[in-house]
Amino acid sequence: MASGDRWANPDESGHPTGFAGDNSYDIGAEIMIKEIKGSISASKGNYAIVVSRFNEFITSKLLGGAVDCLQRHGASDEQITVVWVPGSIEITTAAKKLATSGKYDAVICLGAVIRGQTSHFDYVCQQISRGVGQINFETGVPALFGVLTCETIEQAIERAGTKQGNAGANAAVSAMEMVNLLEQI
Ligand code: INI
Repeated sequence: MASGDRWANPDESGHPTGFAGDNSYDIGAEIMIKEIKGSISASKGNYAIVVSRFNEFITSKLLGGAVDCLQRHGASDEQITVVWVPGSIEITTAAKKLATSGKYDAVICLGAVIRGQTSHFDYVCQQISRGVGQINFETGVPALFGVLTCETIEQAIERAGTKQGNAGANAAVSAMEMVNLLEQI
């Protein structure tokens, strides 16, 4: 069989034929692909969480989700630092300082922007998403975007520990994966 067929014809377990069972794929007679993945574990690493006080009834739930998730995956109290800022606009200022301090392996950014009757929402959302992206790019420290950008309060509630899960916990999972991934690259 040609090596390309291995990907089109997975074995019974869903792996491409030639799966070696150790995160590497035998795709031909000689070539082995090395695959690197970050585990979802907080047994190592220091995590900063920046959380906005604006819409605190939502953001406190995101914070609870993130802290709970890190702790359930092995983080001790000493590994977690929580920093409160006034609103989502201020998240990136604190997050960048934390990311460049050399003390943290990931910075989890949590906020809730909910559309009002003006275009304020759009400016706030744009600034935060660009700012968090830049922190990743400029510092190399993973900055996780756990900022809800919702049309309605109901949408925010759904993503803060009810129907649609908890965006804070999701950001924490991604933070652990990135910390453990970067350690191996
Ligand atoms: N901050 C938020 O975190 N969420 C919002 O929905 C919001 N709205 O809609 O205004 C908001 N505004 C405050 C902003 O983040 C700054 O704190 C403020 O403009 C001072 O710089």
